[in-house]
Amino acid sequence: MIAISPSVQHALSHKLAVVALESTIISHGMPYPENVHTALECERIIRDLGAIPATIAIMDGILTIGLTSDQIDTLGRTGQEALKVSRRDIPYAISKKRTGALTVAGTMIACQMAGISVFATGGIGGVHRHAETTFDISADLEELANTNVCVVSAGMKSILDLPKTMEYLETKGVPVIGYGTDVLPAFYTRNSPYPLEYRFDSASEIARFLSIKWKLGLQGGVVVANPIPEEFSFPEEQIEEAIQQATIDMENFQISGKKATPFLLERISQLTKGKSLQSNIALVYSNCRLAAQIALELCKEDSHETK
Ligand code: PSU
Ligand code: MN
Repeated sequence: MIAISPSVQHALSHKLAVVALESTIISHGMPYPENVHTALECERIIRDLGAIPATIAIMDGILTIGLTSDQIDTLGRTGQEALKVSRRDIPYAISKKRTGALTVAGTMIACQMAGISVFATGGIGGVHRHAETTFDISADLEELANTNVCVVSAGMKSILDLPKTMEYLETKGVPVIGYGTDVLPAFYTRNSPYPLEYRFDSASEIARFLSIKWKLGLQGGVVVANPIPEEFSFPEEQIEEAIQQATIDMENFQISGKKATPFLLERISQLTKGKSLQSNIALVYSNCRLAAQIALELCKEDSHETK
């Protein structure tokens, strides 16, 4: 049911730094061929920094940890025809021998199975706007509550209700770390009105935090929120306008459930005439860099301990 690529297997057995990469961003988050180009470039960035990338997806019913370039290309071409796989969908995709891209929650589960502690993505799921009536809360949050993986993201898109998402994470004991920031970054924008309790300015400090949390047996994930690089940051009003329009369209089209997030992402990209895509790509690269640095530092932490 599970296949780990030789390079990832080698890295894991020699306790080298590994960074997991999500695949829903490839199939459902970006159009072809930008998605494939971005996914391959993410792997290159991580390798150049001295860590091993592991893009994870379900390929014809096999949970594959470390896709080949050809498999990344296949998934990119499959696009939204691929299943979007979160915790509940994993046994379905495997039993039906389907190809499925993993969400943040799905990728965290695969990481835990393989023994990978650091994972880079774009944005995490959260509590949707109007969740008080729709009950739409991403399974990513529950996974963060339970699974010991550090997720490096650019914060959450404000397609979500950010204060409710932060409250949920607090209730579940999930730390949210600002990397070089005192406020929650909101994906397309470096800032939001919401302050963060923890700020760290280096990957080594973050690695130390992770090591302490997990050594103490405090179960669960950590969100590292890395603001989008300045030159790709959107003016807040401009993106807010697109988000509000996309949310209205979603309600008009009566789109809900697992289709909600992909619909919103695509609609925002249309409404910003593709500008949001360039920002999305830039922030993912930046998250890959930080995740690789954290993974390398975490290896150092762990080797100190065994001495
Ligand atoms: N948010 C983004 N980009 C994404 C996603 C969320 O800004 O690509 C994807 C991730 O895979 C995330 C999933 O785990 O959507 C959350 O979907 P849902 O809200 O259905 O749980
Ligand atoms: Mn949902």
